[in-house]
Amino acid sequence: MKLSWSDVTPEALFLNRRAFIAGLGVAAAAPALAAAEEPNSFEQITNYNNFYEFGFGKTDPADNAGALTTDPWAVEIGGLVDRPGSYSVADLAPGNAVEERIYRLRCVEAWSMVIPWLGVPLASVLNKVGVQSGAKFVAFETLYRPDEMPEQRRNSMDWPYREGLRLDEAMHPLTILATGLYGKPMPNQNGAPIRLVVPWKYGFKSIKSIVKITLTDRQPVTTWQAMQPREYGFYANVNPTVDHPRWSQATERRIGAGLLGGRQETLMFNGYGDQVAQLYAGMDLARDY
Ligand SMILES: Nc1nc2c(c(=O)[nH]1)N[C@H]1C(S)=C(S)[C@@H](COP(=O)(O)O)O[C@H]1N2
Ligand SMILES: [Mo]
Repeated sequence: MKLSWSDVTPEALFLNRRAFIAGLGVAAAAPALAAAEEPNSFEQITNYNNFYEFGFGKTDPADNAGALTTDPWAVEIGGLVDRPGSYSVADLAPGNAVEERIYRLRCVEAWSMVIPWLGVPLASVLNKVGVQSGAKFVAFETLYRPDEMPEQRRNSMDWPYREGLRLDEAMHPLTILATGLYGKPMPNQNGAPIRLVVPWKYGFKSIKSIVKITLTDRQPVTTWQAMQPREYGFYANVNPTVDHPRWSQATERRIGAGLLGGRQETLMFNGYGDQVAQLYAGMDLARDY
């Protein structure tokens, strides 16, 4: 089939790339504009991180996360599911199901990267455990292990780190549980051995080193919402028209673009609007931030 330009929707790119790489043994996807954007280097992706359990500096995770024991690892899945229990990473993301997804990551602090993740759709995991009809939200928790996570020995935040999604956001095909990047197992500083990636939301929603997933009928309380409700909402969709109370969200600094690279415009839903905007039809995106 020959594509004309009007056919080259993000979805067409997504399906094409997937079909193309599937022939090489790894199913891949490159939704939206990320297809045309150069991924950041492995060096950049693994040395400029937010993972506050290991400190608040951008190089603290690279310096301190090496001490984290990621094997064995268990993810407790419970709440409104048919098959609750303790699952291994291989149970949730078996090697033959892992795909590459090249996504932009836009931090609420107004910097961004392009990252080639490896992972599985979160939907595949939720279908495996069987979501019950009363479930409306998915809550996630990071490991609490102060012995290995130095910042958890201080009261700087209310540990463990918590996040949540509405069930339809969690089931959306762009939402993945990632187990690696650049074709390698997930580096500890990026959230080994398994972390969430929700590319149309600010980076803080993409919770790292997950040990607990709970299906619930109530909107979960998230770490940032609880700490700073005026600054961080539950939805946290990337939105250049809604500023953070302390800075503009209109533009972003692409890591590695260099001092002369300047800033680039931030895209609504981080550029994934064609795929996700319908999830928020009728909502006031300034209020329901
Ligand atoms: N458990 C946990 N998850 C977390 C964070 C954190 O501090 N702790 N930081 C978040 C923020 S603010 C961002 S921008 C992304 C950064 O992901 P990366 O370091 O892999 O680029 O992880 C998110 N997930
Ligand atoms: Mo972030």
